[in-house]
Amino acid sequence: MRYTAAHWGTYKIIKDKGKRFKLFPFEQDKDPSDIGRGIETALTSSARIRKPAFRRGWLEKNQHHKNIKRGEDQFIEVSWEDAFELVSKDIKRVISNYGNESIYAGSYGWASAGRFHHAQSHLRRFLNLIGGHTYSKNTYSYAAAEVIVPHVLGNFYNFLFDTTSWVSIKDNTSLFLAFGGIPLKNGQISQGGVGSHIQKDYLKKAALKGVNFINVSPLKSDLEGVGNIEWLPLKPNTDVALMLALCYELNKAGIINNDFIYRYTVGFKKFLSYLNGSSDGIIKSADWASEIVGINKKVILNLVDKIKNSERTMISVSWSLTRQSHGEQPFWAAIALASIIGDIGKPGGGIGFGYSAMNSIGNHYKKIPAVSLPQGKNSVKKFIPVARITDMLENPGISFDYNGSRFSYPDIKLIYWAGGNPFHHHQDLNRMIKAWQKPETVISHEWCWNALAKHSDIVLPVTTPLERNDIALAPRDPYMIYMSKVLEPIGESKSDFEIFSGLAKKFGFKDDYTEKKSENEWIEWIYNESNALQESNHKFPDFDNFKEKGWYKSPDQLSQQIFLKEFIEDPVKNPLETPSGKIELFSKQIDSFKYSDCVGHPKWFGDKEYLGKSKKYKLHLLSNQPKFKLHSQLDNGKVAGNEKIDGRAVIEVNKIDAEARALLEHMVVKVFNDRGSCLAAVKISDNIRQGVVNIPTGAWLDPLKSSSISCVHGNPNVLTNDVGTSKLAQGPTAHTCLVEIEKFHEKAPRINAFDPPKIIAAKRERN
Ligand SMILES: Nc1nc2c(c(=O)[nH]1)N[C@H]1C(S)=C(S)[C@@H](COP(=O)(O)OP(=O)(O)OC[C@H]3O[C@@H](n4cnc5c(=O)[nH]c(N)nc54)[C@H](O)[C@@H]3O)O[C@H]1N2
Ligand SMILES: Nc1nc2c(c(=O)[nH]1)N[C@H]1C(S)=C(S)[C@@H](COP(=O)(O)OP(=O)(O)OC[C@H]3O[C@@H](n4cnc5c(=O)[nH]c(N)nc54)[C@H](O)[C@@H]3O)O[C@H]1N2
Ligand SMILES: [Mo]
Repeated sequence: MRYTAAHWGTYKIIKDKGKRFKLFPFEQDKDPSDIGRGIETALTSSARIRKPAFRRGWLEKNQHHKNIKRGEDQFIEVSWEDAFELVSKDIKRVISNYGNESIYAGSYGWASAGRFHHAQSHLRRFLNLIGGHTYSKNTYSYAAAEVIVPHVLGNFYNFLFDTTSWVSIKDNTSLFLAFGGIPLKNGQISQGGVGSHIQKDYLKKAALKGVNFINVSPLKSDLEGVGNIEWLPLKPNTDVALMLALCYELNKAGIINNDFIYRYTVGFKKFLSYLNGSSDGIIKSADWASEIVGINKKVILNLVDKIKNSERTMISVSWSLTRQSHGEQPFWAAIALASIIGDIGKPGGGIGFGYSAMNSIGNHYKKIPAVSLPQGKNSVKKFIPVARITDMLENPGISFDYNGSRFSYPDIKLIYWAGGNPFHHHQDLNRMIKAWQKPETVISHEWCWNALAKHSDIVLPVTTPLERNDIALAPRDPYMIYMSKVLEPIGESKSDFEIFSGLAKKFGFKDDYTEKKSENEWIEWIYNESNALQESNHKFPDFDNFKEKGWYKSPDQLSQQIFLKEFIEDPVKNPLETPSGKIELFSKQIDSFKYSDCVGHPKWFGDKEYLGKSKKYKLHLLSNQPKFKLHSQLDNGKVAGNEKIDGRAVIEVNKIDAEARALLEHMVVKVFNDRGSCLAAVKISDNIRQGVVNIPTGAWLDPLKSSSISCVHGNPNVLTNDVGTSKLAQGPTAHTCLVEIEKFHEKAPRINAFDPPKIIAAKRERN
C-alpha cells in the first residue's frame, strides 16, 4: 500500500495508470481530516507552476517599463539550465557587492511534511555552504511566549510539548478554564505529520468523566461539541485583566495556596502590590476588570467561587493569546493565576498551553528522537525577530530592541524564500508590499502561483510530496510513514533538494551539498541514524520492511505526563531553567531591561486597539486559523471552498452588529481600516460576541487596483497591524485589530487569486 503524509494527516493513495489519484483516510486514524483531499484538484490546477519563470522587469533590467512593481509584472519562462546560471550569477553578484548579510533567508513557514524534503533545511544548508545569510528567530505561532517563558517558567520548548496529558486531565481535572478555548479545528494539524487524530476523542472522554469546561473566548466555536459548556464571551485581548482580577479576588478571599507561592515562586509580594494597587492606585478587582473585559462582575465572582470549589483546576491558554498586542502578558498572568491556585505539578491541574492547537498537544507518547537534514553552520550573525520583516526592509542600519539587547537591521539586497508564504502570514500586507520592492532580487521556490510567487523575480517550481519519496517522522507522533512518490513531477518541477543541488554545482560544491547521496539514500540515512538513537528495546524495523508496509507505530508510550511534576516533587534538585530556578512572578531580569511595554510583573496594558478605543472602527477583527486548510495551503483545492461563500472568505458577524449595519446573510461586505480593505461574505451568528468579527486566515491575496480594494478574496492580513508585541519579544500581533464593515455596493468582483500571472513562453520570447 502507498501512503502520503501531510501536516493534517496520513492518507492512502489509490492511483490509476494516468495522473488520476484519490486519497483515502489512513486506516489507523481515529478521526481523519478532510483537508488532505484538497490536493486532488489543486495538484494540476492552472495555478500550478510548471517551469522556472523570471519576472520580465528583472530579466530585462526594467527596460520594458521602469515602474512595474513586483506583483504586477509578467513572467518569462526559462529553461532550468538558464535558471541555474542566472540565479547563481546573481547570488554571487550580491555576495561580492554587499556580503552574505545582505541575503535574507529567514524564510519562515510550514512547507510540507516529510523529514528529508524540508524546504528551509535545504535552503539553509545551501546558503550556509556559501557563507551564510541573515536569519530569523522565533515563530508567528507564539513568539511572545517563546521569549517570556524562559524568564519566568523555564525552557519554552522543553515543556511546550510536555503539557499535562489528556489522560491525566480526564481522570483528575474538575475545572478546565480555557482562555481561547480548545479549538478542535486546529487539532487536525501537527507539524511533520499525524498518524491518528486524538483531540476530539480525548475532549469527549474528559467531558464524559465530568470535567467542567469553561470557554473564555469571543467565539463560541472555540470549545463546543461536548455537551454543556459554559461560554464567557469576553472582549478580545482583555484576558489579562480577567486573570489579574481572578488573582486579586482569590487572594482577597484567602483562597491562595501560600505553600505553593513560598516553595515554588519568587516575586509574589511585588506582584501582589500591583494587584492591590499600591504601585498604580488601581485595585485589580472584579469590579475593575468587569468593564474592561465586558463581563458582568457577578460572573467573574462566580468564577472565583468555581475555582474555590474545584478540587483540581487547569488553566489553559491558547497560543492565539500571544498573537496580540502585549502578547507576553496573557501567558505570564496565566502562570501567576495557576501559581495562586497551586495545582501546578498535580495530575490534571496547573497550567497548559495550546490544547488542540495541534494534535500532538496533550498526547502521552514519549518523544521519538530523530535526526534531520544537517544544515551546516551559518557564519552570519545578523537576525531579526521573525515578524519584523517589514521593519527590516524599511529601516536598514536602524537599531531595534529584543529581549534585553539592542541589534540593528541589515541592508537586505536579496530575499530567498522556500517553504513559507509571507503574503499569507505577515500583518499589514500593504505596508509589506511596499517594503518588498526594495531588495534587488527576490527568489522563491513554490508549487503554485500564489502571491509570494507573483511578487518574486525568480520563481523556481517545486514538486509536492506526491511527486517525490520522503519519510514522515515527527518526534511527537508515534507513527512513522514512508511517503511514496505516486506521480512524476508536474511540468518541469523539481524538489528543493534537486534545485539546490543544481545551484551548488554552479558554485562548484555539489558533492558537499549532496554528500553524494540520492534522495532515497538520504531517506534511508535519516531512518537509520534516527534508529541509532532509539533505546535498544525500541528499535525500528528493517528499512525495507518499513518501506514495504508503508508505516510503523512506535510502541513507546507513557501513561500520564504531568507538566512540571519533577520540579514540584523537588524544586531544589530539579530547579526550573529560570534565573531563580523558580516560577518568577516578578522577574528581576525583565525589570532590568527597563521596557515601558513589558515590566517586571504581569501587567494589564490595554493601550492599543481594543474594543471601544476607536469611534471610527467599532469592531474587533479576529483572524483565526482556518478549519478546512492549513494557512494558505490548498486554498485553491476543493476542500478549502467549504469555508467560503461563492469562493470568498467568510466574515462572522454578531446578529446585533449585522442589524445595525443592515447586513444580510451572504452579503458581500467591505471590511476596512486605515491600513487596508478586503471583501468578505457575511455569516450572521449568535456565536460571536457583539462587537467582534472573525475572518479565518488563508485566502490568497487578490488586490483589485481599480476599486482600491486591497484584497477581493478576503485575506485579513491587509487589515492587521504590524507592530511587535513589545520590546521584549517583538512578536506578531495579528489578533489586535479594529475595523468597520459596510455593504459593498458595487458588483462583487471576480476572484483572480488562483489565476497565474501573464506568462511569456520561453521560446517565443527568447529567440
Ligand atoms: N492574521 C493572522 N495571520 C497569521 C496568523 C493568525 O492567526 N492571524 N497565524 C500565523 C501563524 S501561527 C503561522 S504559523 C503563519 C503560517 O504561515 P506560513 O507557514 O507561511 O503559511 P503556509 O500557507 O503554510 O505557507 C507554506 C508555503 O509553503 C509552500 N510549500 C509547500 N510545500 C513546499 C515544498 O516542499 N517546498 C517549497 N519550497 N514550498 C512548499 C506552500 O505552497 C505555501 O505557500 O501564519 C501567521 N499569520
Ligand atoms: N485547521 C487548522 N489548524 C491549525 C492551523 C491551520 O491553519 N488550520 N494552524 C496551526 C498553527 S501554525 C498554529 S500556531 C495553531 C494555532 O492555534 P491557536 O493559536 O489556538 O489558533 P487560532 O485559531 O488563531 O486561535 C484560537 C482562538 O483564539 C480566540 N482568540 C483570539 N484572540 C483572543 C483573545 O484575545 N482572547 C481569547 N480568550 N480568545 C481569543 C479566537 O476566537 C480563535 O478562534 O493552529 C494550528 N492548527
Ligand atoms: Mo503557527
